[in-house]
Amino acid sequence: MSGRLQAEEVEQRLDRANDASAEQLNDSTSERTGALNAALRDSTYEEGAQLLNPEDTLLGDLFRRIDESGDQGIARDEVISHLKRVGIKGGFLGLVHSTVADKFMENLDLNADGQVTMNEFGAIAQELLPAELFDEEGNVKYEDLDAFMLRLDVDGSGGIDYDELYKGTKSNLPEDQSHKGTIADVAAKLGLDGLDTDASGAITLEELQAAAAAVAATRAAGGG
Ligand SMILES: [Ca+2]
Ligand SMILES: [Ca+2]
Ligand SMILES: [Ca+2]
Repeated sequence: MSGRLQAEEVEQRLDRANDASAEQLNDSTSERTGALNAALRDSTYEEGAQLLNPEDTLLGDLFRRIDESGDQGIARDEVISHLKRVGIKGGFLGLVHSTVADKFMENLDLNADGQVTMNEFGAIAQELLPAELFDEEGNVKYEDLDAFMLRLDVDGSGGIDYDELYKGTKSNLPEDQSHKGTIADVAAKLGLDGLDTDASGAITLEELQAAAAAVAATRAAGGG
């Protein structure tokens, strides 16, 4: 085991990433993640886990946004407020909201105490990006990420917007799936909210890379 050496190397990389972000006048999330990405690109799966604490990534940001009450737990009614906030319509008798919120709690509230904690929330990492973007060790396959971007960015604008995400999701649903439009709308709105970290209205390659790094780190930390 070269654990010691590895840890030192990781620290140096992290220092470089921190230096790079300190130089930025505007310490925005995208600038920070850009520097982190550069460091992560050279890292293995385990090193990545040390570089990135899931709570410091877009997953942590997303968690804190959904946890409106700030009590470190997401309750079912906070999920519904979040769905409304990102513009998802409730549908007949609010069925869309209640169905999505039920699924959210069912899938993530592992100890069924009515609260999804940050630890439990880590499992959502699996749903943010397709599994084929990662190799068996959980490393991000950056070339595939580029291809994924090209495939979804139909108009070549350099960003994946709502329409592109909606159509991409819809065309991937099984032929006999019912309510395709609703499912694609929910997925596109939640996907955009989760991945478009600077809220520009489209997901850029840098944002995809940051998301993939966060997913890899969450997996390495055992969150999914
Ligand atoms: Ca809460
Ligand atoms: Ca729980
Ligand atoms: Ca586009």
